[in-house]
Amino acid sequence: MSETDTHFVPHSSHWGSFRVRAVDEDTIEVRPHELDTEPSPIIQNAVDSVRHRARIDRPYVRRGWLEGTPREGDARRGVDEYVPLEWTEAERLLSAEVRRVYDEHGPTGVFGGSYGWSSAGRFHHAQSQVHRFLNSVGGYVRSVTTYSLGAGMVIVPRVAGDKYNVIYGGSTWTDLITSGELMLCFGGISTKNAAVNPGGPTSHIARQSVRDLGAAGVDLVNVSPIRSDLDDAPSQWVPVRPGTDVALMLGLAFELIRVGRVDREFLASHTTGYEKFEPYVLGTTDGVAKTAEWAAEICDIPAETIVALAGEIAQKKTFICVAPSLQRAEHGEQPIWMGITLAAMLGGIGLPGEGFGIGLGSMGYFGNQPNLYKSPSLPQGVNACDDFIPVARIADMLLNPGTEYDFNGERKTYPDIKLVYWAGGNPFHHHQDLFRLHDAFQRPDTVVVHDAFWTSTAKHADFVFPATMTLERVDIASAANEPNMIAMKPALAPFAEAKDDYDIFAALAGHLGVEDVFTEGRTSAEWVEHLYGLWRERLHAAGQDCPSFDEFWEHGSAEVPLEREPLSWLHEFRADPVANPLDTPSGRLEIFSDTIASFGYDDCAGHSTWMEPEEWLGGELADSYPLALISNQPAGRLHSQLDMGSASQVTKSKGRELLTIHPDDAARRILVDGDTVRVSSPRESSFLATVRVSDVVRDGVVQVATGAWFDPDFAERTCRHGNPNAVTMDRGTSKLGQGCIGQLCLVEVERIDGPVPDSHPHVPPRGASREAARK
Ligand SMILES: Nc1nc2c(c(=O)[nH]1)N[C@H]1C(S)=C(S)[C@@H](COP(=O)(O)OP(=O)(O)OC[C@H]3O[C@@H](n4cnc5c(=O)[nH]c(N)nc54)[C@H](O)[C@@H]3O)O[C@H]1N2
Ligand SMILES: Nc1nc2c(c(=O)[nH]1)N[C@H]1C(S)=C(S)[C@@H](COP(=O)(O)OP(=O)(O)OC[C@H]3O[C@@H](n4cnc5c(=O)[nH]c(N)nc54)[C@H](O)[C@@H]3O)O[C@H]1N2
Ligand SMILES: [Mo]
Repeated sequence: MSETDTHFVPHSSHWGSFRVRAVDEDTIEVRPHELDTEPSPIIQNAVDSVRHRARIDRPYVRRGWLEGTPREGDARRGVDEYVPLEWTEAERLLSAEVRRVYDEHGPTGVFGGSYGWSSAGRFHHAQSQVHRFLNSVGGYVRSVTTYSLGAGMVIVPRVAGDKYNVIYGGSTWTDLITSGELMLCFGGISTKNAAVNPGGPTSHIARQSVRDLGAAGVDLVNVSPIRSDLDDAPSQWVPVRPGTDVALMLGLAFELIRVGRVDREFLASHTTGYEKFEPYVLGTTDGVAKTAEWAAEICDIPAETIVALAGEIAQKKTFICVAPSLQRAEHGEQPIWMGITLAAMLGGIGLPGEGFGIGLGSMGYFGNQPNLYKSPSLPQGVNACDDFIPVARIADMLLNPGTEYDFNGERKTYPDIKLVYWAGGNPFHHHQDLFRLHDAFQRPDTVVVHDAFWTSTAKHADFVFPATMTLERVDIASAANEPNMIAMKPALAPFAEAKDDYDIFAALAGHLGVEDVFTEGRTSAEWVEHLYGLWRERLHAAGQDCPSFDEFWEHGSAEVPLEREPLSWLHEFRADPVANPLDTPSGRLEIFSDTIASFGYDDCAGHSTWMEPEEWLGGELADSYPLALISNQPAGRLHSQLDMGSASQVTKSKGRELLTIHPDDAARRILVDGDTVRVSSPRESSFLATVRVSDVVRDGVVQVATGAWFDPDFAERTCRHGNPNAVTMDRGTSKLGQGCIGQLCLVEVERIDGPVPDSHPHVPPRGASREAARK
């Protein structure tokens, strides 16, 4: 099963299953998988990437590290040259350094959070591999929550209990199509995002589901600064100012109270604290009534529209959906809490087609029926270290060891990190204010990165180890809420000297005397079969039939049992809140949370609150930076992955990411399609982009997708390629959630006249081979 195949073999990625064939030893051909009814064009990115010159061909060490230049404060990470190493020498050098750091500093000196999506296989999942390795050696400082839902993952358990129910169980497409009447979608239903499901989707049903909603006569309301965030079916567009949705929801809440359409019975039986919230809406506590006129001023939506919308949601069965993007912003906890509060005031929570949900259209799994059994996964072992950071506080941690900070009711202290180990993530794509991250990455003694490509993160590492791509190894793809598991068969031999992360870690574990703990005596092929076997046992224990591994492998896919019952968030709680309480202190939905109030935070009160962000169109900074930048997910790729591929490249122009700007804002700056612009921020940093003038964005708003590979000019503090994180803010959502606020910030845009620097993001650094790959 390890040999490559000249026929089309099944394979998978986070953006869909496909079939792949080796045309010759360096070239592949990809076609959609027959199980997929609406395949994503992103599958084509593999073709140009698999032998791209940005592949890492062998192990490298950074010259400055090798020469032992002062490691602390060494400002050469990110610009230094690299020295090729033989595998054995690389393993020897790194394992000695790992040993030194553990001996001198223990596991609190090692950061192994290693956030990132990696690739789709269940066994080779790089983050699981690095965690298992570091646990075998002695433990590590981990990270909690995600860049996706940092604020959401903290606020939801506090106010609604079990986050699984809210995040994965909001509602299903089927329920909404059958029973829904009106969907109020904050951030739209951007189905280009549903192309993706971590672990490997086998079908793409989101677009068709939205078309079906339209055909079923469900009213769709797209509350978003971008019209195309809901365009698979006709919808009403409410072009809200970025970052102001809470004010809009409060305006709606005021109207519901004014016209007497609040479901007070539901509030009395299923929630707690409404009596402390209503005076805030009415303005008795702070002297400001949150009327439609008040909201109109903040959101830049006419008061009549808000009044009319309140009338509609009061009349019809309403489902309120909040995209995760809204909580990747200052005070990101609030839109989720306020969305739950508004849905509770309407009283439909727990009924089919009504209530509240997060993220429909944002990811393949939302809206699908859940799996009955957990997907196969690699056990990560036990972490001997209990220290952690909220994931998006990485630069704060590296820059401020020993400093105290707040998180979710705890007072914590940043550890003093000496060794950073990253595999399967790209912080120089995903983190905010990348020039600050560049400074932070100078601090540790040693940075280790495994990747298949010379990403900007790899170019900030001391040790760079070449990982194989999924196309070069055997694995299983399986995602949440997906009806199939795919046998991922290799199409090509490993590139140059690349190795599987597993084999790299196994060799290092050997040098460190823990090989047996890490490998348990299995080869990677044996592990794949073993993990499948564990999944099969789960099914057998429940009396379900399941093919043997050999049958699965031969067939290329296996059916995954899904929940059959229609789901509706909290239907059991709704039916009997006493017998089925929520996992909150009161057992109910907490419209006021005594726990959160007891933390005494100045940026998160006891109930959801409108707080002015620092960077928004209504604030003072907008005088100098008058445009709100939205950096949302890219249509042509997953984050930064395979950016050199054709599906990603067609979304760019003149070698840079596209910046969409409204015709009025473009006219004011004398900009036309194809102009090169500098997008600058209050952080005295900027990125370059190519202009696209379009009224899909509201005025005052510009949009650029995330994920263009960071191509920094450190002297100019600019990214030549168009990575928005060159300018975003590196702060937590609040002391409660400490989530990432990458989605929104203020910028100014100006045309660059005269010579413009070229961007060459996908090239190896100095000292690394640029010849080995054929393309
Ligand atoms: N401004 C702004 N920034 C954002 C966001 C935003 O909305 N706005 N969104 C955020 C969100 S939601 C997320 S989830 C993050 C995503 O951030 P990441 O998950 O870090 O982004 P990816 O590009 O998926 O990075 C995965 C890396 O793993 C590598 N890789 C793939 N397979 C393997 C493997 O088998 N082994 C090894 N060793 N490496 C492998 C890939 O080449 C790639 O470099 O970005 C966040 N950043
Ligand atoms: N093709 C593709 N799909 C992806 C990904 C990818 O990289 N590529 N990444 C995946 C990941 S990791 C995640 S977490 C999800 C993220 O899913 P989301 O967070 O839903 O995705 P985004 O595209 O960042 O944002 C959706 C829309 O929210 C709108 N928006 C932004 N700010 C505001 C605001 O203040 N108010 C309102 N009302 N709307 C606002 C924007 O117009 C934006 O287009 O996407 C996943 N899907
Ligand atoms: Mo994400």
